[in-house]
Amino acid sequence: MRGRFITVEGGEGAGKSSNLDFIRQLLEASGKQVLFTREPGGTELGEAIRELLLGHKHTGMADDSELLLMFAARAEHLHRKIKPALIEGTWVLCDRFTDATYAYQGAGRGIELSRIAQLEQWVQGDLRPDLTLLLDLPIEIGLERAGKRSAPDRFESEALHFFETVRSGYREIAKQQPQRVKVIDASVPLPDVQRQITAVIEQFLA
Ligand code: Z5A
Repeated sequence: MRGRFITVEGGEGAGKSSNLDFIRQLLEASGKQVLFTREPGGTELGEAIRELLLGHKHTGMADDSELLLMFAARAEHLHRKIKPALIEGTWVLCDRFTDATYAYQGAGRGIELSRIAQLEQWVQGDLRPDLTLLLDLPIEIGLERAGKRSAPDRFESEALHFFETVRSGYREIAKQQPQRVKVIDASVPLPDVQRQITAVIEQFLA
């Protein structure tokens, strides 16, 4: 049987990294073989593109270049890693995917969503995540959490307004696709976040 494709999304400091291993353990405890990966990245070429996208060397790159690089990395990722794993029955757990493109390049940068949808169809065909966990929290809390870590990357250096629109973009997707996208209140302490995640995963597995 084909594996399932689960993605985790959220704004800055939402706690994706803090919760991904927890999700992997929940899935493995139920007997699933899990491939953990991330976007942009996940392959040698994808990680090289990630460096171009997140580093400060190309500050000011055109919005369309940013969008196309995201999808170039994604095409490679799907071809080399995600599709082969799903076909052999492995479950794929991915740190960000195309919802991030709608939120960051669409809502954040202002690229028309219909153009992103065309690229999505071209690169992915009919493949969409089976389940997405959206870790949602007020921008100020996320940025404060993220600020306690390493130096900001090119995205983390954006202004507050950018992150507000990214959050709205994500919440709009969740509103449009409530069956697939489950919103987790990520503003509460980690054990409470993980209780919500466990409920969603258990329901999905059932
Ligand atoms: N991007 C895009 O624009 N378009 C696309 O299509 C794709 C991506 C796929 C890289 O993402 C960038 O690429 C991203 C969007 C763009 N922009 N940025 N920035 P990334 O996922 O690699 O980077 P990130 O969003 O900055 O994620 P992160 O750095 O890994 O943050 P996080 O995983 O969400 O948070 P965390 O590291 O788990 O937690 C942050 C801190 O908060 C840490 O100290 C934790 O201990 C703490 N924390 C976590 N949860 C809690 C709770 N519940 N309470 C208290 N403290 C907590």
